Amino acid sequence: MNRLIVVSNRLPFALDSTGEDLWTVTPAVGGLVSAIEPVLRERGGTWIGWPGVAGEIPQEPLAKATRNAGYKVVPVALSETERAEFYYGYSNEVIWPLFHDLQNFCNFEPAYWQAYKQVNNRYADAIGRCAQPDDFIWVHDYHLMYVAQALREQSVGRKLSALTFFLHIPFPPYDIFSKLPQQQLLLHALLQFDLLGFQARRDVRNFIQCVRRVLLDAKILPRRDLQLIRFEDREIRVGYFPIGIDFDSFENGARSDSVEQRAQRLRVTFPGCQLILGSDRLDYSKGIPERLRAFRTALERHPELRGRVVLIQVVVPSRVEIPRYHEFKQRIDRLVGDINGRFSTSTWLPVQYHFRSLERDDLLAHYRGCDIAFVTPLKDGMNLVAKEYCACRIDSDGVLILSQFAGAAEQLKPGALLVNPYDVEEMADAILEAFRMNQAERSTRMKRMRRIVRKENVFWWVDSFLRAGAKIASRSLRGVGKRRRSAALNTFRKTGQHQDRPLDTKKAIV
Ligand code: GDG
Repeated sequence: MNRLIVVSNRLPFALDSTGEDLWTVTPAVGGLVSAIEPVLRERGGTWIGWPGVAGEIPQEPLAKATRNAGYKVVPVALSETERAEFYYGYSNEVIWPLFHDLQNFCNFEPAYWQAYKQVNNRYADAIGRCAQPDDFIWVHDYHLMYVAQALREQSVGRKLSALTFFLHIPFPPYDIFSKLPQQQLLLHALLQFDLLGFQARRDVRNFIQCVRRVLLDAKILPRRDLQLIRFEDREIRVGYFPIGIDFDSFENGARSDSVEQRAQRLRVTFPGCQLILGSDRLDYSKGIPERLRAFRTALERHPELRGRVVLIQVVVPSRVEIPRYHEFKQRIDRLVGDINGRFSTSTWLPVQYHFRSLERDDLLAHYRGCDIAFVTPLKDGMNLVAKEYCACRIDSDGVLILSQFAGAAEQLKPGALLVNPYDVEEMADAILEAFRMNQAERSTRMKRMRRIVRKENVFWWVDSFLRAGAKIASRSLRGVGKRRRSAALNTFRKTGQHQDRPLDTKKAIV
């Protein structure tokens, strides 16, 4: 069976120095890690990424942290300057805003592109050092779009049978993408992969449109499942693979006594009120100010909501080193102050605002205990919060108000109330509709969404991607021995669901 090499900006844990020779290991949480780690653990392989410390990587703590992982961990070192220009710079001041259609937020500083290429080259070197021709390489996300180009320039890159990529964020339409000074170079680099996976149909459409407009030599051959692009004597497959969540782990978590008690406590804190939940990383793409304005408009336009609804807005600190994120937080603080100042009474505070990350059980209790989830990103690759909310509604109750620009809208539209996050009046009316929705309709809608989220879960996502990649690898091996071809087709094995994690889920000192 071929080896799987996963490459992502971060490793599935972070090392942090707490004093001389004392290091803590904090496991990363989230969909990507919980989906991919079981696969690597089951069949072995390698994870390449940055361990979260700038400068030299401490070898001994790293070895201790990963000795029971069941797969090999290859760290990539980044200096402070590279971190600033590659991660905060090109990745998060150019690609992130542009790909979320927010071109005014971009800082097209030319030095950032050089740093991006340099760091992508470093990741390619790490792959080159450990990859063999039959290995299945799976690169993740917008930080590493140049890796295949860098690898193809090395001799090992030309021999690899499956060089694949998944983009977790949206791909923008041509009118927006064309603002990027490196538009041609970046598309050319992406076409050095053999398989390109996107979250949603709209992203595939946008990507194909950009290739058609920017790379005139590329031939696009529409197909029913994976699109085919012929470019420079190679064939590239392009498809959408909507990422899912570990449904069972959310559902079982929501059933636990601890979550039930916390949800109950939450409910009794706000008697007679419907609870509306917003929970996001601090990010301008998540539409938090627009959501707060919509809530304010709802209170202005629909007096029946006053004293009867509470918006619980959780904002998880993120990328606070970037000045724009800091200004953005101040905007949120002001809006919360304005709403509470205008509408609160001696017994009712309309917005409960938390600027911190909730513990997992608390988050699940909020999903379980809130009547309405208000998920309104301006644009989002997928949005896992929407799916996690559905998975935790074990009573098949609750209303999801969802932005039409979240990738999740393509799957959840049969049950969600879809809104345009730029239209605060429409969102305000959706709050009223959700508030008034009868039990039967809430339940029918929630059941529809739960069916989809349960079926198209994170393991289904990994399997579909690896299966598509394995087919490509086997095609590229036509003419070589039968054994190598069937090994490629076996690259995926149904991943199933594994709860025991090799890296302890708690912080550890090594
Ligand atoms: C990127 C793409 C795509 C939220 N509040 C708390 C908390 N969370 C967790 C949720 C969820 C995660 O954060 C957020 O995931 P999203 O999908 O919403 O957003 P991004 O971080 O922007 O992720 C996105 C995703 O990649 C996967 O491909 O869906 O479109 O932008 O898992 O549970 N976690 C804790 N406390 C909180 O208060 N512990």
